[in-house]
Amino acid sequence: MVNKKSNMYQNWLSHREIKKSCYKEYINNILVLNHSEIIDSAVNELKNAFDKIEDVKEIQNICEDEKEIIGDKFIKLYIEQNDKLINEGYEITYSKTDDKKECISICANDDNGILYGVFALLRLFEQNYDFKSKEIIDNPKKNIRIINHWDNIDGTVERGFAGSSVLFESCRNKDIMSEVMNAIGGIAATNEGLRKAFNDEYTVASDLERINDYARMLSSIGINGIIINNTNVHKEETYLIDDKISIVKIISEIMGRWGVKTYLSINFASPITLGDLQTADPLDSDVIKWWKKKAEYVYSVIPNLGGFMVKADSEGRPGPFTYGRNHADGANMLASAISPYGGILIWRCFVYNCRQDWRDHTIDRAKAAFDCFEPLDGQFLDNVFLQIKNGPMDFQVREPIAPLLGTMDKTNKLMELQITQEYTGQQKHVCFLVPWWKDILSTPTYANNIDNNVEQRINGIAAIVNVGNDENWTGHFLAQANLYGYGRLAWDSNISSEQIVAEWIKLTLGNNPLVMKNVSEILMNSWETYEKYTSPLGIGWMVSPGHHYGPDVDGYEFSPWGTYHRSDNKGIGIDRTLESGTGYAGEYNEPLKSLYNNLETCPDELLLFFHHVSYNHILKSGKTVIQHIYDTHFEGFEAVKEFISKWEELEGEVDKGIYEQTLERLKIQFDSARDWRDQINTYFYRMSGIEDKKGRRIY
Ligand code: GCV
Repeated sequence: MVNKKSNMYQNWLSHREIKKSCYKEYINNILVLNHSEIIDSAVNELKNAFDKIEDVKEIQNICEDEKEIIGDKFIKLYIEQNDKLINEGYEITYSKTDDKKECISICANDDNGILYGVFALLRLFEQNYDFKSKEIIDNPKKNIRIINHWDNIDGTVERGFAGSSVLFESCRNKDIMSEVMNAIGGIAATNEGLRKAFNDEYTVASDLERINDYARMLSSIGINGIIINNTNVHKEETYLIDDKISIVKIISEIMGRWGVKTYLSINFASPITLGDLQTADPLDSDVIKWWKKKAEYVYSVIPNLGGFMVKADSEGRPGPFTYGRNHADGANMLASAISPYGGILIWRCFVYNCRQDWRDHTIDRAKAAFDCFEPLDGQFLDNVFLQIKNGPMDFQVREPIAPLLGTMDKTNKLMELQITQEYTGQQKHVCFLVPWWKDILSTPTYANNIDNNVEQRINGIAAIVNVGNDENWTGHFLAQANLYGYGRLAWDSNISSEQIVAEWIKLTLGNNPLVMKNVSEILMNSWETYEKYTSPLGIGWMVSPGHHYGPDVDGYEFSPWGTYHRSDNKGIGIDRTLESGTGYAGEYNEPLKSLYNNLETCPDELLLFFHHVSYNHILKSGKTVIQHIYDTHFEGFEAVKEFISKWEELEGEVDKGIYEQTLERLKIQFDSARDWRDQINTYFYRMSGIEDKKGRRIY
């Protein structure tokens, strides 16, 4: 069990700045006009904050009547139908009562609104916000704001880089689980054999207090849904809708207190896996009955379950294709089963052929999701939400937006991001992803010939989380900022990256100017830096196969996964144009289609995603492709050196444990960035035979 008192466990909810806040006296008196489990959680959070004000010795006064207020400052929480607010929104106002008492009130239409209002209030207290100048009205821009766990019930986490699961554990092996997960970086979770070796009795993680702390963290940034298990549902997890449902119930009760709805990933072939039927054909009447009965059972145990998620016909998962049915047939059958209970069905669009022939240049993985789903627009039921990865491939450091986001007007869409750093340094490298996500959200789609961006096109947002059982939650302490930032953006994508960084540092590491400056510089430059020393100009991959950490330029080049760079001695890049390539560029609306299709207009950062060019091709920056590759790789590595110097200036300014652990990770990043620099530069130098204009050392 982790040490909850340690500084390493701390996060943006430690309320460390509250004692310095000019508003701290308000926390002495809380007037609560409505009651519910969720509002009790909000009040508890105010208690947590009060406990951090060491110089206040009194007992916090929580009352239901204004007459019981002691002193002249108080916080008031109340529910009232307020036209300026939508569900889950809140209003914070400063006022004076008739008897001159100062009041900061939080008003909302519902319980979650009160909870989010309290978290916002504390965040603002800790930043000494000026409440007197104007009221705050804050409504979420999206009403589905979900976290996905790729956790298996044996405690392993697929693509998890922060130890074992915070939600599940295997009784016998729990002690070694964390160690193994850290040593092999999430790959155990993808290997059936290794998982079997750990299997025994599965339970909910024994540290329920930690699950509660985690739920608080999610709620504090506005997350209102959690898919608790891996989208790859193996045999054991199939039982979560059967005799292992008590595990789900325990987690959902804890999450529910914090306004977070629990969802389950389910196995499309459950009727077969659980031994009841010989088919999972979505149009078979026995299958339809089976799911209806199953939904009735699941909702009788967990009435507030958010719904189900399905990954079908992808990477070995079963799905409707087996029965000659399409994805609307599959999704609708399940959606009908859960609709009487208000459940939603999240259906993933990550469908592609992972057994393709690398020799065949006409097959293009990037086209797969669009080809499968776009023709089905209008056929999905109202409670179906398609979950679409931000790009057409798989969470690379740079990709164009998924073309599906600019189409399917008659279908509900969620966009899926990846907080866990599978392809962006695995929480060994610092890589703050918020600037990248903002870029994605603000990309225009031109759907229906108007200038609408991704953010306006989606009904909600989901992301694969980076949290595990490591004491500091995210493996790399600075990776906490990605989780914090995801929640803040899911609530309101207009918040700037700079503001998110400033909030996170202040709330987590304290308001020390040097810490604020240096950590902010590191975080703000980290995504660009990572891109510089890894795969260039949007080409992606070049990672070691399987675990996806570190460089291996040809690792996937002759594989069946559809992830190639197609370099030879003359050039590099994938031709996805309409004229001579796979035609993928044609899946975008105009003017994006022409922008990407045309070599002259395609943005540099995506050039190799769309075009195969010679090494001497001149970029818009004025450099040749090969010189760009050399320059960015040298620069990226130098930037990591800078990160280390900036961090070293913070010795004695941040907690010792955090300082040392982060420094250790930065040094790992340094070694890895050097490997990336030298392997990429050397590979392309040997391939092209073109010298670096600056004569730097290439091997
Ligand atoms: C959970 C990638 C990852 C897989 C992941 C898959 C998905 O392929 O490498 O680990 O599976 O995406 O999103 O389903």
